[in-house]
Amino acid sequence: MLTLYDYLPSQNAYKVRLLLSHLGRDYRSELIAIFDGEGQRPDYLELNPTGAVPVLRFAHGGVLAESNAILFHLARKTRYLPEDAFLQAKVLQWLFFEADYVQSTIATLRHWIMTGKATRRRAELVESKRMGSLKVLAILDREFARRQFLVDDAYSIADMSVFAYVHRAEEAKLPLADYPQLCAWIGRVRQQEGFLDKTYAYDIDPHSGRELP
Ligand SMILES: N[C@@H](CCC(=O)N[C@@H](CS)C(=O)NCC(=O)O)C(=O)O
Repeated sequence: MLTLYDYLPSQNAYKVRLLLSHLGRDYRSELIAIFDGEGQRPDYLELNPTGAVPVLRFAHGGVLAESNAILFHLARKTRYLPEDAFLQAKVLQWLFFEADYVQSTIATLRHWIMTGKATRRRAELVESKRMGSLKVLAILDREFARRQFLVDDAYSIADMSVFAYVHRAEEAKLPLADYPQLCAWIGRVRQQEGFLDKTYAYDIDPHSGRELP
């Protein structure tokens, strides 16, 4: 049985829940209270040196961290990762784009705004995250004017990864509706078999207003 170390408002963890849902795979969840310092416990740092979620433990005992690495491994030999080596590299291109451009902008802004931390940050810093987020939305809107999905016009883990934070952009007070091609792609993702609609706001955790340890 797979074990997912999870924190429910985390859209990095949602990516893994989404793929597991598409694959119809059973798993058990172990919730990590990241704002209470549970990610910094020595036993958890053994699983992931960064102390972050998600982490996936496999039945054979192997443990994998970093959401996009987990997606890549779970999707092997499924319809969600092309077999062709070049197309796999194109998938990696978008997984790295997500980790670099999306996590540092939309994901951070969503976290700060939903937990009230934005008011404790310098206005220039928040504005730079907002400008970076708008750039990401514009990049994706341009892409989806030309293609249905990110790689080879087939739904893949590249779409799942980018979808996780981008479709929650309004929670970061970003004007998602201004990007019609992007919104159309969000609609196409939602129509995929086994799609997982359930996401969580930070207010389910009374301690989410704390700074991460
Ligand atoms: N690059 C990592 C980012 C993971 C991450 O930042 N997770 C957040 C929740 S969304 C977390 O657990 N933060 C707690 C911490 O960093 O201590 C990934 O893609 O998995």
